[in-house]
Amino acid sequence: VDEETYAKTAAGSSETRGPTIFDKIISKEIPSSIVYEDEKVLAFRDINPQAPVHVLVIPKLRNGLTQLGKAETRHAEILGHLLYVAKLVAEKEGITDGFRVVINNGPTACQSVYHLHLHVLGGRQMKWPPG
Ligand code: D5M
Repeated sequence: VDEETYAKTAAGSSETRGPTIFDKIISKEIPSSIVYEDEKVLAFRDINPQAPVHVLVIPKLRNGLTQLGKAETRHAEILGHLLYVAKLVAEKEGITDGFRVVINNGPTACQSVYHLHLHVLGGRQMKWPPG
């Protein structure tokens, strides 16, 4: 990324950031186990599954949202689509009897990849409260 992009990233803009590993998954530079794909989003299996079914749903937008906490009004459509695709993934994976959708936002919530993503978890009895 160029200097301007770095500056904006440092300022915490939701518009620009350095590339993450998810960009390489979107471009298929690195392999993933894809569960669902359309022109706006990609869903693939988490490399470190926390349940028998653990799928990540991400927007394909380049330089898109790093985290939910930086969403603006204009992101409402893609946010809605991500949630709808989480439901499609649950159906596809046969976990409609019970599944959980999680977004970790920021360091205190243990977000590790700064490209917005939904976790879709299921296939076992979930506990509450979560850790
Ligand atoms: O979740 C980030 C998630 O991303 C975490 O559960 C591991 C997963 N991850 C990281 N690298 C990969 C690759 N290469 N394939 C699949 N899944 C991956 P967070 O909410 O940020 O903690």
